[in-house]
Amino acid sequence: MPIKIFSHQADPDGLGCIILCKKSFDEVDYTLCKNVSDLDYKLNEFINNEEDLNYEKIFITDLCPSIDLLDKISNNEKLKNKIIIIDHHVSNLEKTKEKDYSFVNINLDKCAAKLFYDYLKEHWALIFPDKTLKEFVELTNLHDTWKWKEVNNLDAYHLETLLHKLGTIGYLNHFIEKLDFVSRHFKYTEEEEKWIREQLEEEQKYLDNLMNRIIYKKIDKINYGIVYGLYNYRNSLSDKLRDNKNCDILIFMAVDNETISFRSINNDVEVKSIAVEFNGGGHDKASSCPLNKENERKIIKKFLN
Ligand SMILES: [Mn+2]
Repeated sequence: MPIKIFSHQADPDGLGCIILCKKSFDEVDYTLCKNVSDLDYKLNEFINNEEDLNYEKIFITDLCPSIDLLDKISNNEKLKNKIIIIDHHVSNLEKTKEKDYSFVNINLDKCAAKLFYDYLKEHWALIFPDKTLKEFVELTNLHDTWKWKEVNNLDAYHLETLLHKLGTIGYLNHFIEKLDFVSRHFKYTEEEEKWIREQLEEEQKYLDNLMNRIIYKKIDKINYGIVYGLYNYRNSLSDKLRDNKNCDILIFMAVDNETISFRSINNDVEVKSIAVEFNGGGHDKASSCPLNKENERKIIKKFLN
């Protein structure tokens, strides 16, 4: 029987989980989800249509459904035994910690792809010691936990550059094929290096333009920078803003992904609570919420008035 996976589509971590799943099982169907509300909608449809009957196991990675849906799963013996949730977002740990869901695994130490890799190794014995895949997961972890900066690992950073260049489906297909060489070290090919250079050049131009469009606002000693831009640029813009004294928190409004991203830039300010205020969540230094009419109106009122 095939395997189903719902994963976060936004970054190398969520996509890395799908790649691992495809590498581990013969038949895998995946569904990409933008955010928690997108996951809730798609998972609910899936359950209501009894599509779960077609699958042996259902993984949900790098995301966690809302409490209502978790309760619905928890009250259904069959679903409860079939679904496994693997996530690492602190806001999801907080929302589930009062409950005792046996199918929810949230661990803050590693990215979802690394947690999923360890899970598959432990429970399914499917991923054998494969050097390339293991190193790919390690790079994904460095990227997703922002540790690549401390150790200055640009290979990890360039997973995201390649994602921007290839697009979501292109990234999935490319790495599913590339990671077939079991005993080699993970290394970018000349073609990949070329894609990275081209993408970086293009991003540089767009970022220079974005920098000029940021609107700054100081509220209670915290400097906010607000800008509308393409979702792919939320992280590279926050990198570029570091050491810019005008900005402690970046509020990045991405209409193309219907997401508002919050990034802590300077002064160690946390941004999770802002996202929670707007029905979102995430990590202390990087969080997000849906960009809908209501949130947009509130953000404009609070930060652009
Ligand atoms: Mn992640």
